[in-house]
Amino acid sequence: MTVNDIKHEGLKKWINDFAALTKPDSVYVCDGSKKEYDSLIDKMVSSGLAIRLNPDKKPGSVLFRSDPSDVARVEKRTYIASEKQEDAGPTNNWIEPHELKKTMTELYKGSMKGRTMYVIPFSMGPVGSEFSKIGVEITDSEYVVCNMIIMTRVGKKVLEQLGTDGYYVPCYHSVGKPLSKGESDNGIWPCADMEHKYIAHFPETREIWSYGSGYGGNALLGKKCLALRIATVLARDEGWLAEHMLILKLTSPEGKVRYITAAFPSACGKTNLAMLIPTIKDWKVETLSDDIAWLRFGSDGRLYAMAVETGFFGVAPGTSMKSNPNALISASKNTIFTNVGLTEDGDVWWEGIGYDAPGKLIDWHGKEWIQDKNNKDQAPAAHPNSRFTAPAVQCPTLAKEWDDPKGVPVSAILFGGRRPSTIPLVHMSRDWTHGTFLGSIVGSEVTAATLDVASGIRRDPMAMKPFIGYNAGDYFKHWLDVGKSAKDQSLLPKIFYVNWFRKTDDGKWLWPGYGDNSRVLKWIFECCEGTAKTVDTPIGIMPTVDAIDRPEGVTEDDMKALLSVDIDGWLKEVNDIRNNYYPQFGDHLPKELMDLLNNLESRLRAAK
Ligand code: SAT
Ligand code: MN
Repeated sequence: MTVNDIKHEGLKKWINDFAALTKPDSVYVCDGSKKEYDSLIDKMVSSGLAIRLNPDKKPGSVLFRSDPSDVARVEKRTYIASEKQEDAGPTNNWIEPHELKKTMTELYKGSMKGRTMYVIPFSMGPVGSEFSKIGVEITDSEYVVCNMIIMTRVGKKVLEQLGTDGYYVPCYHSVGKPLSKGESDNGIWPCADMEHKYIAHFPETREIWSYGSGYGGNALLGKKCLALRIATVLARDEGWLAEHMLILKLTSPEGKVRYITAAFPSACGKTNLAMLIPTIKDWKVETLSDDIAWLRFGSDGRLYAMAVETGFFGVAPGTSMKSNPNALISASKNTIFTNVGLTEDGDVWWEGIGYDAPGKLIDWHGKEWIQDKNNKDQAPAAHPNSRFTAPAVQCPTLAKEWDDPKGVPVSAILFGGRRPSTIPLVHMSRDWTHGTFLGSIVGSEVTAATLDVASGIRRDPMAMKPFIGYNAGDYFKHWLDVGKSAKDQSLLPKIFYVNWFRKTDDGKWLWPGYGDNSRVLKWIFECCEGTAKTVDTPIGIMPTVDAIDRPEGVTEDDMKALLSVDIDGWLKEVNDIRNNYYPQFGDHLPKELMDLLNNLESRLRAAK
């Protein structure tokens, strides 16, 4: 399609103005069709940017290798450019918006010369749902277009929905000018050096400007930029929640269904939980989302969660037939792989795929690589953040209601992190406010190499630290307000804090995790039914030691350790929150959270 096919005058002008600035050779409006996707992939295969994989092994799939400097989100170059710095809060980088726009406008000048400018109209959430949001991304990267076609709903239907004057979130993206004269411009990874990369959000005007990176959340602007950072601002103003949560459907042997959402920091197994295969008989888990959920009240007073993406942008390393067969099957065809290893017969390979490298590989740098199992320090064949972009409809456990425009009613919300000690396997909050407190203190251990806080815990509230588009203290208040706005408190989801990562003093895992997490889901289900065996403790409501079916290899003593309240450990936790964590929020920290911290401390002291 061309710009002249667009009926929306405001959108047309916005596109033409940006083309006048960036000077592309041509402008193309995406229709989101398979034909368009195929021809863009063909183009990148012909130019050598993409490698077509063996159609017998991975039909319809390709491999990309990014620039080695452009392999992940860059938090230090990600900005919330609100008018006032205070509104960005202590967890975000900030630059005054007019100044940042001036800098970035200079960078965008002529940045698309020699390339095609693509216009991607996309919808987060089903097209036409009253919960969905439309964005339009302008990019000069075909890689971005193809990934966006898998991850979001793109094209004509979205333009029709926009009509002649509908609202969209404007998103600029350019991979940037070639770094130096004479440098080859391969059209997707020229990318700016670090000081010239910007992933910018303007919360007041609801705009996204991205420059100098072609990878993942920096470039697929529907994902973290729109569906989380800008959406949190819209959600605050409109009374809903935009969250870094998976959505799963849990069905009991009796056929009763409960929907659960869960937020974990990265590398804590969100995709694995969303696609879990239960180890308990006749229980079933189905998948609705593995990364992002938008939650709102329905007219019946219940909180509904909607999946907003149409694909998985999953981490490849560690994904195997054992850890997550459903993810592997999802990515078995029509998939874009980025930065994984390539086998001689045109298949992909990565560390933790479950079998040894079959002969010589080409690693993610494009160099020959031979596995050396005696060398623990061997550089990996696949980058640790290498990814598969796979269509959700290929997931064998996709729930039939995954694209229901109303979303699904949520019974339970889980928070969790990687905590070798202190935090028990599971505990339930007393109410929504206490649940918000638990979400606010979520953290994961940091390794010695990245130790940046006294306690060794990196706090990641609601697993949203990098994704809250405004002051995190105000975001906590918004969570509390959402709870208060419920028509009926008894219809609010119950909130849990889980920890699959407890270790013994000598460093062994106490809990097997993966499919056995279904045993914890079962107890959570029973809490929702009101049939669970529970005990009230200083930290919240916990299972009795016999309430959760024990997996093979877990002794009763292990279970006791997993479900005990470590009073001294928690007192240290309280201390860390009080002295090292909460103070950064200043007077933006809601008083209720400080009250709950005090209350927790008194209960712990009383139990000592
Ligand atoms: O790069 S993404 O933000 O899309 C994925 C991630 O880092 O969690
Ligand atoms: Mn994520």
